[in-house]
Amino acid sequence: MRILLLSMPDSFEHTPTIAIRIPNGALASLAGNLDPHHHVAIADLVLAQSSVRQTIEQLMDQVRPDLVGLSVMTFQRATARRVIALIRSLKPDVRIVVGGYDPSLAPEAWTHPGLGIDAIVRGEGDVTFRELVRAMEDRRPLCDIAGLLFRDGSQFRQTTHREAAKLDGGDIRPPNRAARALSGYTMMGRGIDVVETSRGCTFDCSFCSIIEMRGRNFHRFPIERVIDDIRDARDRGARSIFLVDDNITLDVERFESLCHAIIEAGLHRLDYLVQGMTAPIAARGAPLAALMRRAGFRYVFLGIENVLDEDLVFLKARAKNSRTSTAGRTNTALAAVNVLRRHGLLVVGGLIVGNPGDRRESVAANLEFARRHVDWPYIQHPTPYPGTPMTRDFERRGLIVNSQPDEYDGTTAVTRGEHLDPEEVEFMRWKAERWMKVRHMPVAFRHDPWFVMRNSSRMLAHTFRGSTWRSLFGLEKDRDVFQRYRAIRSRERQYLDWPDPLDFSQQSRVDS
Ligand code: B12
Ligand code: SF4
Repeated sequence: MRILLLSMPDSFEHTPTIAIRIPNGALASLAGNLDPHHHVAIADLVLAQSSVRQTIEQLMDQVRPDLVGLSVMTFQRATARRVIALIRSLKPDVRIVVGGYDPSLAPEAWTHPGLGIDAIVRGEGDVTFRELVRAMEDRRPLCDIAGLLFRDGSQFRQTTHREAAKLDGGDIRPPNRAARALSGYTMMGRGIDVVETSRGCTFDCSFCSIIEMRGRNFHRFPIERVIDDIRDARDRGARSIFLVDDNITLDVERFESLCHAIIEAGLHRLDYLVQGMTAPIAARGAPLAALMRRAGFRYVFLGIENVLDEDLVFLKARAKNSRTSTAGRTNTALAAVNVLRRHGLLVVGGLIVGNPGDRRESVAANLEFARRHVDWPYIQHPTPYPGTPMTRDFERRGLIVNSQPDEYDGTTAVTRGEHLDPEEVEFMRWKAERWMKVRHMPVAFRHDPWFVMRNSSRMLAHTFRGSTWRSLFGLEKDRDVFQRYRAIRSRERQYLDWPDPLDFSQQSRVDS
């Protein structure tokens, strides 16, 4: 069969495409797990943000797919509907399959007959998609394939649940990067790729989709496979590698073995980015930080979530961000940040502000922590992604004030608290974060001088969009700039000039 796999063009405030265009790991993994006789092309539409329609038209013309698969996050739902409608208009008989976090956790959003989806793959997709394509090719019924919802006449039928794959037995084959039809994956001008070393997590933070997506489990790829995978990415031009594991620091001894293996394989000259919990990093301290630095780690995304204990309890993120000693329980965020930064690593600070009990002072305390202790802020608001415990809690308490999923991008405040309006929290974050980002420019310049020289004005224009000369000289209120910024961001969400087949925009805004 001829297969085209797409990820959506919608990007996130803290990873602007001028500087950061990371491949979607799912697409290459799905391509690598199909039987080799299929013709597969994969395309991350984030690489073609300003020409989404033309790019899809070209890909449809070149690939002539029998099947198109789309990987979708919740905030990309509306774009995905437009993409599907455009694809159908170009090839009415093409089969459409959707997968990823949103179709897995909110399948009801994908079964409307007006969308014309043929199948929804739930959870891990590699094996399910392989079996689905085999069955479609052989014209066999789909009901025996676990992990699926499929269209049967005017109805959708659900098959049995598929357990998460064990990763040590070779069931999940390596990704197929050669299937990429577009190029230009870069971070600050350097080629970037993603590599998985494990999947899953055994924590249960209330805001995270992972537990509902795959259950509480943790599986590891053999380290030799990971090293081969990094080598493959390097040989295809990557100079930075993002380890996209859900929680690599869950098994910190193995993470240390991986660092050693990277050094032994001579792959430590690449730059690595990784996401981790603060508690194990703080506990392992200097030896781990020094080892990470030797292995080439540059940016560490820390899931700090919040520096206040009551907020951590609400987010169910206390265990991964604290340690107990004779003096009681202490937050490990600062210890982790300090040890990493002392060893020359850069901290991306993941924080969540605007929780239901937050007052102005609690938001300000977190923003101040970010200002003083992190290199790049990655501050978000609590967002009710489908299937998370936090979403159920917010729904029960009637705290969701905006039910437009395309605004669930993490930096739009869509829930209200007991003391603060969502817009006020968003304003506080927006106002503080812009200057934190500017402060990172000299560090970025030292590492990638040409890129920063050529692009700094565009990067600043992105960070400060909404500003004018008048506002720079203090002749306009910050609130006015903020409103302009929000209007710009709202326009930016229209990535594709094609009608949404299910236009919900008129009916879905809920007043608080
Ligand atoms: C790495 C990562 C990132 C990276 C890289 C993103 C990228 N380009 O891939 C960065 C840091 C940039 C990022 C950013 C964001 N992310 Co993110 N990210 C992750 C993370 C940690 C791992 C995703 C991954 O690559 N996994 C490895 C691949 C192989 O697995 P997978 O994506 O699950 O794909 C499998 C299945 O889902 C399925 N599948 C997926 N697509 C398809 C398509 C088809 C056709 C089929 C059949 C199957 C299928 O099969 C795949 C293989 O088994 C997850 C999960 C987590 N623990 O937090 C969050 C997660 C996916 N991110 C999330 C979000 C919300 C975001 C942001 C909006 C904000 C944020 N929280 O940071 C931005 C937006 C990104 C953008 N487009 O601009 C949410 C999504 C929730 C939702 N319901 O939409 C998650 C689940 C985290 C959470 N909050 O719970 N993210
Ligand atoms: S530790 Fe990370 S991956 Fe695990 S549940 Fe919490 S946020 Fe999700």
